[in-house]
Amino acid sequence: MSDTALRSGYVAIVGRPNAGKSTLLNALIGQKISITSRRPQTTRQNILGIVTRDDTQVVFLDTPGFQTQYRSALTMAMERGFRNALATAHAVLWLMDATAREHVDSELYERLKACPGVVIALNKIDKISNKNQILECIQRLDAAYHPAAIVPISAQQKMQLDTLLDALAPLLPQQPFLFPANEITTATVRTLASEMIREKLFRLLGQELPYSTAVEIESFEEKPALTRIAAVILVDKPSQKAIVIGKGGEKLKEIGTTARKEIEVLVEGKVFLQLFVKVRQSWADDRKTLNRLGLS
Ligand SMILES: Nc1nc2c(ncn2[C@@H]2O[C@H](COP(=O)(O)OP(=O)(O)OP(=O)(O)O)[C@@H](O)[C@H]2O)c(=O)[nH]1
Ligand SMILES: [Mg+2]
Repeated sequence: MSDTALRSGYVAIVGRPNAGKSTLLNALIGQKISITSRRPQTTRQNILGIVTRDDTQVVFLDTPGFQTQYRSALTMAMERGFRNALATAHAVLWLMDATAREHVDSELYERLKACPGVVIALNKIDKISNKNQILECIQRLDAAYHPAAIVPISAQQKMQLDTLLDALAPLLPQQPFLFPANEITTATVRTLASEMIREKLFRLLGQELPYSTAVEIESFEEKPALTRIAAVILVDKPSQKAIVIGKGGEKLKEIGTTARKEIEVLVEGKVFLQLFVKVRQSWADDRKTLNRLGLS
């Protein structure tokens, strides 16, 4: 195939927290590279995932959910990540939760207005039995935003993902592939491992606690027989440290075991994972810490 027939470009996946952006990226890639949870604001940094299909390569950027409610050095870094993704993108995939009460979103639209091509994906349609409701929603969104396409999908059930790729492909420039065809992400195993630990914090800790935590990899030693990882879970206050550790260390053990099993799939081998919990007050407002976490 001659290079001129190829299309390739960046697509930013944007949307409100919890719309299913990371679930969609994983579904498109066919592997877990972005962490997900029932809680809003799970994703903190852009994660790049590459889908190569025939003569098209789509380089997706999963972004932190768009919100303007909370302010810290961390949320400002998340906002910068969101802006950078939009600046890089050749097209935007605006993901909406079809089950949400309101779909018209002027605040987010303001941020997307200048973007070259926008495709809206209406996600979680597996939860909607009344198909007319979906059609009405599509009509309203079409009238409000005139996007290049609107595709109802289910990221979780992997429904309509090919249709979505078909809608995005024409928006990408004709150019050679930006990445080798067999590459799926630029994220390092080290980053993916720390994210998997963080996902367990989001899934296994109650209430607001996950938002007060971060994960820092202290050492990462990959050998054919065993990968040794030592990681620190940062918390804001001593009282939170006790909750993360749990009675008799049970909670920390559960976090460690579930994370280790996933990291073993990732590295395709045995993993020895050591977790420590440290109090670092106001880490989410400490630029040095955010720098070390790759969040600045
Ligand atoms: N029923 C259903 N649930 C879904 C679907 N897609 C995602 N979810 C669920 O929605 C929740 C949020 O998914 P995420 O992928 O973490 O959402 P996100 O948009 O990346 O969220 P942030 O990173 O916090 O902005 C999770 O509990 C997912 O399992 C879908 O198609 N159907
Ligand atoms: Mg996410």
